[in-house]
Formats: sequence, structure tokens, C-alpha cells
Amino acid sequence: MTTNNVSYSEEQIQVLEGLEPVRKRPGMYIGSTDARGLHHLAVEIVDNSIDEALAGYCNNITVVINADGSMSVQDDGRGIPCGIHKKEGISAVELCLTKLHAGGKFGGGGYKISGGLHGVGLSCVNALSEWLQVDVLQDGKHHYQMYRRGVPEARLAVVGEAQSTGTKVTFMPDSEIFETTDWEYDRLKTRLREVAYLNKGINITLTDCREGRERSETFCYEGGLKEFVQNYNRSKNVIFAEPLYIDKAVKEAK
Ligand code: 28G
Repeated sequence: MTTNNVSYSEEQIQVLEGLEPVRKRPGMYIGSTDARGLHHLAVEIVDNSIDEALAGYCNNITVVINADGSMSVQDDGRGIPCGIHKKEGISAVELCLTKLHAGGKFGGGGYKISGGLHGVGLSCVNALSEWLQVDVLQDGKHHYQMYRRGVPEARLAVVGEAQSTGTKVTFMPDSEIFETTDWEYDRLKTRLREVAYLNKGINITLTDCREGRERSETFCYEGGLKEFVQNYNRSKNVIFAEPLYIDKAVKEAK
């Protein structure tokens, strides 16, 4: 195919079939389609940014509940690779967003290390979103792509220049799938604060831009789990002031 437009219905059907199991049985991938499942979408996307932080390339993650009820997650990592995958003939970005277990396709295996759902994250969220936009800043360029219920509208395209690097995913949870699509700030806050404790030194900002519900907080704990234990015990009589804390790096599993 030489055109930049994904206009062949056969190709769209292929993408749909690839993600069909997710839309057919969402519970198998995100646990449930209630408020819990809805908020799991956010965690799945944030987990991708955390993987990039654990790889040593991302320090800041922002989560925004947009005024229209969509959500944006942004990180300042290297950006999902935008090059064309040799065998598949599409960008790595599109592979990550349309293929279940896309991680395995890169031969890296076991790439996802932050927990969550075995690396099915981005494609599952895409399948369960009415629409999803991805912006990648990489190599001085701003790349962009739009999807509707998991199907790309067009190929990944360069839409501008960029001075920095990173990935931004904006998605509207599909009301055909979820019993509720109303984000609960406090639920996100509790989870993101835990994620910040577990990944010391990473800045995680949560912002609500919905009318009448505007607020914003940043979580960053230089002491990590040790700081969590200290805060947890703040109003208690502790036997020893310094928590037992062991920090050790082990070689990444292959
Ligand atoms: C903002 C919302 C969610 C991400 C990256 C960065 C890389 C990447 C993501 O690679 C494929 C598999 C293992 C290498 C990796 C960039 C290496 C070099 C990345 C995100 C290729 C995926 N340059 N940032 N994926 N890997 N952020 N945030 O999704 O072998 S996903």
C-alpha cells in the first residue's frame, strides 16, 4: 500500500479481528467493565510509562482528566519507536496499539516489568476506547495517529517539529463497553500515589480539568517504600525510627 490513508476495508477488518477478543470479552483483559475496570485503563497506560522510567529514560508522568471526559497520559521517555517494523510493514507505534502482546513481536520478550496485564496494555486500552490519539516526540519530530475503537484512521504521520522526546496517549473510554465512564479523581489519586511510592524519584502529576471539579496534585517520593513506611507510621509509636530498607538491583530477566 502506497497511500498514507488506511482506506482498505480488508485491512480495517484485520485490525478489528486482532482486537476483537478484547471487545468481546473485556473482563478477560481488564477484569471488569464497572468503575474498577474503567480505572484499570489508566493504570495500564501509566504502567507503560513506568516501564520507560524503570529503563532509566523517563522522570515525569502526567495524567489529565480532560474537560470532555477523555484522559491523557504523557511521559518524557524516548517515545514509542516510530520506525517501520520490517516484517509487519507498519510503525512500531501502530504495532503496540493494534497487536495483542505486541511486546513479544520485538524479540525482546519480558519487556514489561512493572506488573499489570502482561504487556497487553496499550492495545487493550485502544480496543476499549471510542477514540484514541497517540503523539510521539522523537528525533526532532512530532508524530501523530488517531484510532476509533482500535482501528487506525490513517498511518502514523509527522505533524510538526519537537525539541524533546516522549509519548502522549489520549483516549475516550467506550460507553458501549463500560457501565460508567466517569473518572473518580480520588480513586486515581490513591493508585497513582502508590505507584509514586513504588518508583522512587518519579514525578507523577494528576490533574482534573472537568468544569467545577478542577484540581491538581503531584506525587514524588525520593525515599520510595521507606518513605511510605515512615508516613504510614507517622502517628504511631515505632520500635525503631529507621525502617529496615534494602535497595538492590538484580539483572533483568530474559
Ligand atoms: C504516555 C502513555 C504511555 C512508552 C516507550 C519507549 C520505547 C518503547 C514505549 O519501545 C518496543 C520493545 C523492547 C525495544 C524502547 C523507545 C526502546 C528505545 C522505546 C508509553 C522496543 C517499545 N526507544 N515509551 N515503548 N520496544 N511510553 N506511555 O507508552 O525492545 S511505550
